[in-house]
Amino acid sequence: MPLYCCIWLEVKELLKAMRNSRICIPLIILLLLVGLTACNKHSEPIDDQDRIVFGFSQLGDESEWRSSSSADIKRAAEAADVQLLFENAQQKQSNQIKAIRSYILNRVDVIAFCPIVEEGWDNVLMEAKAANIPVILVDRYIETKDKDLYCAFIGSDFNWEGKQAGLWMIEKFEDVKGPIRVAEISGTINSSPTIGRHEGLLEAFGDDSKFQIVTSISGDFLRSKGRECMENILKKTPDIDVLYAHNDDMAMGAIEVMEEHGIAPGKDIIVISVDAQKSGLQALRDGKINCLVECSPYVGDQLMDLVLKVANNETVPKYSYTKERVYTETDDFSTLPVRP
Ligand code: GZL
Repeated sequence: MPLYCCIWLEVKELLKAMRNSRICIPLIILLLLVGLTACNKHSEPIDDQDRIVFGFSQLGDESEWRSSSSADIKRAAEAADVQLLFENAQQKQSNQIKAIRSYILNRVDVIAFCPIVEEGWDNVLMEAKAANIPVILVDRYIETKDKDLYCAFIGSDFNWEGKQAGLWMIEKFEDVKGPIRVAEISGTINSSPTIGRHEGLLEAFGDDSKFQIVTSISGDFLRSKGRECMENILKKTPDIDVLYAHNDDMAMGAIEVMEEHGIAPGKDIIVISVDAQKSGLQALRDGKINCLVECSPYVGDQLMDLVLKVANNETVPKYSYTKERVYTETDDFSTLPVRP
C-alpha cells in the first residue's frame, strides 16, 4: 500500500479520534506511529526498503546436496543484492509452513521453498496468494489442484534421473542372463525425488523381467539411515547384485556397511547413486560407485533471476530445469567435476 494513502488513513483515524475527546493524545500519537510503520512495504527485519526481499524456506541440512543448495542460494542472493530471509526447517514440513507464514507477515516481495514432501501446501500457499506474494518452488514439486498457487518451479527432472539409472543397468548387464536382483534405498517418502527416481527406474526396465527390485527401503536421504538400510538388506535380502541409492549420502552409508562385512562395493555389489556430490564423485574414482547420476543443487543464479523478474511482475517460464549428466566407471576421471 503506497505510503501517502496510509498517512491519509491514519489522519482520518486521528480526526475521528480527536472528535472523541475520551481518547487521550498519546494514544492518538501511538496510532499514527503504528499506522505509519504498518504502511512500510515491509515490516522488520528488512534493512533496506529498496532491495528486493526474498523469503526462502530450506527443508533441512540432511545431505551434502542440501548443504550445497543452501550455500549456492546464499551466494547468489548476495551477488544479486537481494535481501535473503533464510529459514532451515530441520526436515519438518510444519517448520516450512511456519517460515512461509512469517514471510507473509513480513510482506516479503517473493517467497520460495523446497517442499520436503508433495502434499499439504495448499492452505499456506492460498494465504500467500491472498497476500499477493508470488511463490517459487525450488528443487521439489508439490501435488496441488491449483497450479496457480506457485508462479514457477526450478529444479531437476527426477523421472529422468531414475530412467538414467535403469538404462545404465540394462547396458551393464546386457550380457548377463539374470535375474538381476536390485536393492533400492530410497529418499524421503512422498518427496518428489523419491517418487521420480523410483518411477523412472521402472520405466527404464519396462516389461523386462530380468531386473527384480527385491527390496526398497527409505533412508530419508540420510547417511546414517543408509547404513541402517544396508544392514537390513544384508540380513533380509542377501545376495543382491545391485544397490540403487537415491543419493550419495545413503550410498556412502551403505558402502561403509558393505566394507564392514567384507563386501567389495562396486565389484561384489554394483552401486548406483544420484547427486554426484563430493563423496559420490570420490567413490566413483575409487571404484566403489559404478554409475553416478548428477542432480545439480547449483540453481542460485537462475533462482535469483526468477526472483528479480517475478518481483518486477515480469513473466517467467513456469518450469525451469537444471542441466545434468551421468558419470560412469568408464569415464575419464580427469574430466569429472570438482565439488567445493
Ligand atoms: C534432489 C534433492 C534431494 C537430493 C538429496 O533435488 O531434493 O534431497 O538428491 C537431498 O541429496 O537430500
